[in-house]
Amino acid sequence: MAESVNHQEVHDLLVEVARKAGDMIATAQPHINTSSSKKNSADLVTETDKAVEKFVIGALRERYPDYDFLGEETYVPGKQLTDKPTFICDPIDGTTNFIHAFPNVCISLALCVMRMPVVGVIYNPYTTHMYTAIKNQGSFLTMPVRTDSPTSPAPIAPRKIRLPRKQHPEPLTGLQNALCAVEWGSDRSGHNFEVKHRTFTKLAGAIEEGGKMVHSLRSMGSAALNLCAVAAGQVDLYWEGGCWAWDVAAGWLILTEAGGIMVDGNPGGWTPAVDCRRYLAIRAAPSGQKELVEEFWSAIEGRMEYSS
Ligand code: LIP
Repeated sequence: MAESVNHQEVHDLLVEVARKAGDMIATAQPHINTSSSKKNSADLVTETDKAVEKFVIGALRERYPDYDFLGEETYVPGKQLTDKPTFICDPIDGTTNFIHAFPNVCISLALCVMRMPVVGVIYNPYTTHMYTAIKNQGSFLTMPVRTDSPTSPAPIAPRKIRLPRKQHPEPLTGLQNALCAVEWGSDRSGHNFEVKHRTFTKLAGAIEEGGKMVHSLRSMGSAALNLCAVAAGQVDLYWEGGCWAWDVAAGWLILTEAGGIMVDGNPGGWTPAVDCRRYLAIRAAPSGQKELVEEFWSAIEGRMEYSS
């Protein structure tokens, strides 16, 4: 079954579906008081999340009725990712941003085979940035750019850029020179919250205080777009525990096809599973990736614990 998947055809369908879903997202009018919460008041969902996922399921099942589907809004607790070709969908990644009209929002779509992503598509309908990757074929950002010049003004046109955006990324030289994407997530008490905020303090703190004095921490609210930012080389790393396979599956492939690496968000795991719920992503670099992973792991204040 795995060898019969036409990755290009799946890619083209996911791009088409992402654009149509993006129109649904961009034209919606979410309000804080019409959103509902799941686990707590920071774990939000809207009718648009559900409507988009319903549209995606219909569009994918029509073309690939035999493939499995794993989506955030239809997920049944305990359902495990299998070796079968499986579409993984986060209809709106960055739902909190969506509700607050903060434009760091996307739909994230992936096809996984043998539990690893082989096609990934992430689309931000507000910026119209489309991130795509096919296994062993590289990853790309298609974005609108002005094509005019002093002599020939012209409209905006889409341009497809290979990732990372710098053709020759700089070496990684340790946490003290790193811009780090992190997320609070929706757990705001308990063990995992304690590990996170102690680690954030360690990362940001001054060297003389025992800290790592990173350049800064960025919490942008979307795991998928965080992985795209690492793939593009715009942040050096992204660390999170508690998000899910649908948050990271597409971004994982976009990251690795751009030369980045994904390791476990807990120390010591060099080959994590897509649904392990603990992630540390490192940008492409000619040197320093392994050293940065080990330095970051040494800075984590404990081990995060999540059930899949
Ligand atoms: C979000 C993730 C983010 C995490 C949030 C939330 P959602 O996904 O992208 O990384 O910190 O808690 O899970 O819920 O917006 O699809």
